[in-house]
Amino acid sequence: MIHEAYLSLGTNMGNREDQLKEAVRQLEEQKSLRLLAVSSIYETDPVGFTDQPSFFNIVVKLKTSMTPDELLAACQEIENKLGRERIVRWGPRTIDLDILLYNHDNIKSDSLIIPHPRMTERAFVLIPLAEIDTAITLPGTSLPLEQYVKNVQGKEGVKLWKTADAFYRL
Ligand code: A4P
Ligand code: MG
Repeated sequence: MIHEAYLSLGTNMGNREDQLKEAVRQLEEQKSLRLLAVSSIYETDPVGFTDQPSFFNIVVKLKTSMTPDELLAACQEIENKLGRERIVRWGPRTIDLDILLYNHDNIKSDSLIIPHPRMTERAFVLIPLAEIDTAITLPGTSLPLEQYVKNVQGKEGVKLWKTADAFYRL
C-alpha cells in the first residue's frame, strides 16, 4: 500500500539551511519513500519557549510504503544522524522532524499522534503546508486548510526566507 504523508522540519541551531538540506537529502535516500514536494524555507519566530534563536521551517510531502511507526523511526534516525540533542522541551534543536498527516488517518498511540496535535495553532506549520497544498482538509473536518491559515495567530512571525525553487530541486 502506498500512503501519502506530510512532515514538518524545523531547526534553529548551526547552519539552518544546510541542516534542512541534509535532512531532505536523507529523506530522499530512503528506499521506501518518495518526496513529492518541498516547500520554501520560512524564517520563524520561536513558539513555546521563546528565548531562543529563530527557526527555519519547511514542510515536505511524500509517498511511502512505510507504516506510521516506520516513518517515525526513519525521522528519528535522521534527527539522530544530524546530531539532535534533546535538552529543553521545545528548546533549541539541530533538526526536528514531525509527522503532520498520514493519509486521512487519526492515530493515537503512546509514540504517535497524527494529525500532529499542535499543527493547527502553528503558523510555522500551516503556511509552508498551504504553499504545497491549499486544498487539503484535515481528518474529521471539512474546513479547507486556507481557513486555518486565515485564523491562525502569529503569521507575522513567519517570513519567507528562500523560495522552494532556490532551496531544493527534486
Ligand atoms: N510524537 C507524537 N506524535 C508525533 C508526530 N506526529 N510526529 C512523539 C513526530 N513525533 C511525534 O518528540 C517527542 C515525542 O513525540 C517523540 O518521541 C514521538 O514519539 P521530540 O521531537 O523528541 O521532542 P520535541 O520536538 O521537543 O517535542 P515536540 O512535541 O515535537 O515539540 P513541538 O511541539 O514540535 O515543538 N517554533 C518555531 N518557530 N519553529 C519550530 O519548528 N518547534 C518546536 C518544537 C517549538 N517551537 C518552534 C518549533
Ligand atoms: Mg518533534
